[in-house]
Amino acid sequence: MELDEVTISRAILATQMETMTEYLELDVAVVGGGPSGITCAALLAENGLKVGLIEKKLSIGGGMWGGGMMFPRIVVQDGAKRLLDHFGIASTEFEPGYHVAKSVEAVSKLTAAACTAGAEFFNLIAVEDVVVKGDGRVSGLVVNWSPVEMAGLHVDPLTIRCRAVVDATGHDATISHMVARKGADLTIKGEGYMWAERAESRIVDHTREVFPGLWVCGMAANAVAGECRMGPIFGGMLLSGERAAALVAAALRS
Ligand code: 48H
Ligand code: FE2
Repeated sequence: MELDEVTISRAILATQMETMTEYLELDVAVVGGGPSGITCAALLAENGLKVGLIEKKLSIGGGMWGGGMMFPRIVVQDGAKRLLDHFGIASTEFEPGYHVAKSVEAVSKLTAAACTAGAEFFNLIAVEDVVVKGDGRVSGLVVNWSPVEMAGLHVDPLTIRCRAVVDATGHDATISHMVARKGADLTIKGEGYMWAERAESRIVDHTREVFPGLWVCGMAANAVAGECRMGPIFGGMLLSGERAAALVAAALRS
């Protein structure tokens, strides 16, 4: 067989166009491919929901790749160790209760689990707005290629319809800010000081539906709630992603 460049091109265009067209309507759109977003997407997909994860950067993983100050290790506390185990991420116990994992392995295995469960990843796409109609719910996302945004080009976006949106955009809580800026009844208190114990113990409670149809998880949940930050301990991110998946799945079932 002689390899044909145009067949290679056609294979890429045809299959990706088919997937993108199929995912114009989905159950849950997770915005942000950091640890909380990937965990949420993986668990929702394991639950049989049609999930798309939209990430504006080239790579999935968000702030987990870099570990702590570019040392590619993360720490996970006892309460979230079962999620490391669930996703097959190896860890060692440094001191009682402090489990250390390699950040590259953690991102890779979370991502692989989400893919295996059937979540679709859309990288290099930025969410620039949300759809809210007469029922007052977030019912879709307005998306564009990240390079369009980066180049400052005036190119109009496309729209995705979904039953639920999860804001997993990290420190910036980008989607929640978009909604708040439109005058919605949503206050973003902004992230607090570093205090790992407090930040990690409260993040799951801050993981909630902040506006009809919009759930918030991970660092974005603490940013909306005015809660502290925690540094490179990632158990809260995994637990928050898990909590968001459970809340969204329950809401979509009812
Ligand atoms: C598409 C977008 C958009 C957009 C942003 O920052 P993340 O890793 O988020 P979390 O909450 O899963 O994890 C937080 C963790 O990495 C962290 O920073 C911790 C624990 N910090 C503690 C501390 O004290 O500093 O990932 C968010 C992702 C990124 O990949 C963004 O590129 C992406 O969201 N994103 N994707 N459209 N509009 N905005
Ligand atoms: Fe961070």
